[in-house]
Amino acid sequence: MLKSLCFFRVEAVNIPQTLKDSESMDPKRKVKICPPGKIAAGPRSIQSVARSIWEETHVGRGIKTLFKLNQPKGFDCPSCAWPDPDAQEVSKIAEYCENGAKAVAWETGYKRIQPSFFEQFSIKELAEKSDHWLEKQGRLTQPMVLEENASHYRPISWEEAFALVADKLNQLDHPDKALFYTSGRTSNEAAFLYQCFVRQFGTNNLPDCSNMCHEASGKALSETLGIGKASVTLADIPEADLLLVLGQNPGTNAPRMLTSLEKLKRNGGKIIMVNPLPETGLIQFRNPQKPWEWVGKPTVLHDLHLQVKLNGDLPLLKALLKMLLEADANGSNNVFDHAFIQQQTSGYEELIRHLGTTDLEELIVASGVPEEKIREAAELLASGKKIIIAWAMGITQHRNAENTIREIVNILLVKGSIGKKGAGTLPVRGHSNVQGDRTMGIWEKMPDSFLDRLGKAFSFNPPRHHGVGAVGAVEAMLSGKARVFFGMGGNFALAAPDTAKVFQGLQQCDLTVQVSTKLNRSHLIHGKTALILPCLGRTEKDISLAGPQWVSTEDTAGRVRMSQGDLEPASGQLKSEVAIVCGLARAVLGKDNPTDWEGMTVDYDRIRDKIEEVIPGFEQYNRRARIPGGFYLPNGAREGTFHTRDQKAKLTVNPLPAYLAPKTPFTLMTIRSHDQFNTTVYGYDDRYRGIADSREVVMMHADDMQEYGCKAGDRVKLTSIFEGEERTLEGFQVVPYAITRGCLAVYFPEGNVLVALGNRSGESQCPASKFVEVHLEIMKP
Ligand SMILES: Nc1nc2c(c(=O)[nH]1)N[C@H]1C(S)=C(S)[C@@H](COP(=O)(O)OP(=O)(O)OC[C@H]3O[C@@H](n4cnc5c(=O)[nH]c(N)nc54)[C@H](O)[C@@H]3O)O[C@H]1N2
Ligand SMILES: Nc1nc2c(c(=O)[nH]1)N[C@H]1C(S)=C(S)[C@@H](COP(=O)(O)OP(=O)(O)OC[C@H]3O[C@@H](n4cnc5c(=O)[nH]c(N)nc54)[C@H](O)[C@@H]3O)O[C@H]1N2
Ligand code: SF4
Ligand SMILES: [Mo]
Repeated sequence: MLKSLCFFRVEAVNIPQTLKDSESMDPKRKVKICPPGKIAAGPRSIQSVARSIWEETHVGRGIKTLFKLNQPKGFDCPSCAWPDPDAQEVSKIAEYCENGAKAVAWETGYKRIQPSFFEQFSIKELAEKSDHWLEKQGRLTQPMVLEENASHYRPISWEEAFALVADKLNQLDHPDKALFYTSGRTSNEAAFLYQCFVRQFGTNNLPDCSNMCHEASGKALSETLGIGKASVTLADIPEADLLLVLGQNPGTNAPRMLTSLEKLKRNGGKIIMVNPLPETGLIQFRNPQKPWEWVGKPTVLHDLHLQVKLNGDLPLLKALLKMLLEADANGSNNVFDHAFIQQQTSGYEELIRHLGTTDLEELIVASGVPEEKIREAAELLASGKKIIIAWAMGITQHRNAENTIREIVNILLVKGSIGKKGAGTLPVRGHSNVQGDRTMGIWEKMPDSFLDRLGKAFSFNPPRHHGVGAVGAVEAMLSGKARVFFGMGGNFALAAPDTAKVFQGLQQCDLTVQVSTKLNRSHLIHGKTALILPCLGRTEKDISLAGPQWVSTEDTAGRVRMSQGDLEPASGQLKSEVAIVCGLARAVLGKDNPTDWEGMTVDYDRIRDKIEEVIPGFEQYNRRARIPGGFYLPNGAREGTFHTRDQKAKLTVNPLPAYLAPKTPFTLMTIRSHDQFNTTVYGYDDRYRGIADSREVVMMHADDMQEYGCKAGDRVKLTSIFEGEERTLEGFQVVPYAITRGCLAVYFPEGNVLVALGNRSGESQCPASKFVEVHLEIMKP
């Protein structure tokens, strides 16, 4: 079995004999365009994994770690938040995908950044390197400080670093002048203590990556269904009659979702893909865990592709609702689940009245999808009894994201497709513990009920006024309202929208601090003083004075599991995120602060006891997290009970916004390639899309290219216009692609220079990184 998997049979997968020299990879070199890979996963994904392991790690270290990846007693995959199967179903050999393995290889690599590196390179020199190069230099090994006006980082002890942060924070005339960002890799234990420290310090300024990610899902789902998380578990997927995947690229961003989709197909279920791109992962699939299936026909995953315009989803969903309503009225009222609607929902009459005021023709045009395709989808929906709707950034990163998500809920509710097996909502989360971080209180607007319990458990009065989210944080830095930026992981400089403004904001700070594993742009775009605090990664042993410790995480399906690394840390000087928070809290809050920071650093069970005291659903946390596979948190919508004001699920009226018809010739989205994790650029190839050797590309429809007189490889200038302000991106090469006409795609984070800070949802402030109105000009060679 192991042999046939051949992950590590080096000769079989044609691994280059010399390590690729990252400096020779000039990101400006010409793009190679190949036919898009029609089949996701399969042997080429194995080859890609093997290559990352070969390049990044000592092969033995890489392999050893992979055997622990996603195992009940191993560590949780640090890449995405896709759930693991139940403990008894976990494959003992390979319960992971290509991209999970790449993330592990990236963290467990053998390269180290020693203090001599920072002696060698000044900030100015480092700033000229590519983002790929920066992370490729290896793991950070010791705390570093950049003093005011200094040109180089220099080593600093942990005590001095904590004292420096304490000094700056305590000098602020108001705690709201500090911002405490979190990226979604932070464990439950570290996140809980972090928000507790921040609130004891006196602010709710806890922006996080979720503000730029699924914020809109949380908001729209809480309002309508009483819980801001997915209602389905992994076991539901193969049971569904029909699954819609809207605005998500699972083949790249949640690859093991394809295994579940394959099971659904084998059970006779259907899949509809709603996307401006024909994403390879949803077209055909070979299961990398079943090598015996690599020959012969791959599984064709999708049954129907609705190729929408960017942000055409809301009109599409409305058109579908109208068609369903019509079918219900024409038939014997058996398309809608009327019993469910009557007993469990509110707002039906208003919704039907609203649908009556909309014009089907206009909706179809606004969606960009041909009518016959929409009718085909409506028929599948009409006959389906168990429907799951999955979505990700193609839905959430829009100004009207909440409206679209509420419309998704409308469809599920009229079909009675919630609170039963094989049916429900599936907002697919991004970062491996982004959902857990929220559950732990990483949010600028936690409700009073949480703050009351937190205050009681730690004997203090948490601040009640809301803090700022990610976009608000940039604005606060720009206006001078915030003077200190603290990043618990992540790469805010590149992840946040409007790159020029984010850079300016960070540079205006008195102090910027980054808790990180690898060097990134946020260490180089810094405040007057800057600190790098290097931490342990998921794959590494975390040994306190009391012995080995473990942490826990929550996946997309709301299951909490333990995670314990097994490798020797990349450096003896690394601290765990928990130890960093506790050390900092003591330094900032003073020796008289009654919280037992020291006790909790030594014994993480004590943190979990506190979590249990504060957060409902964590009863007997220490016992249940130790059960292989962990435990599910309570989920009303899953059980068919809706914790809304009237205990009913809400059908809602979601008007179409006026800006769906763009003012510019093109709308542009910023998306991920197959060779990155957010701002971490593993390489310059996007294998499934057939784009190689460059990320500086614009995907464009061949007919649009012809109309604009441009050829493949031409360099163009993109100008985004938002509220009269112009932003430009120059020199990107055109790649012909089967994208919806009038739509363009560039990669994130490069595309962030075009996303205006104000281009965001009015409800949840999520940046509209998938709807940027742009002009395109061909540049002279
Ligand atoms: N390997 C890898 N895995 C990851 C990540 C990574 O960077 N690399 N990132 C993680 C994170 S934090 C997240 S949030 C997730 C992101 O996972 P995804 O949401 O899949 O990521 P994106 O690349 O942003 O892709 C969005 C998809 O939506 C489509 N789309 C864009 N605009 C629209 C629209 O208006 N309507 C519709 N219907 N579709 C649209 C795009 O064509 C694309 O297929 O992945 C997580 N997993
Ligand atoms: N234009 C545009 N902008 C976007 C998006 C988009 O689609 N388009 N997507 C948005 C989304 S969905 C997200 S989630 C954000 C992501 O934003 P972030 O979460 O801020 O960014 P990442 O790239 O995931 O962070 C990478 C860094 O995290 C650090 N790191 C890695 N592992 C660990 C760890 O275990 N502990 C700690 N402390 N640090 C670690 C490393 O130093 C690495 O350089 O970006 C958002 N921005
Ligand atoms: S699907 Fe996501 S969580 Fe699972 S192994 Fe792949 S990257 Fe990791
Ligand atoms: Mo995300």
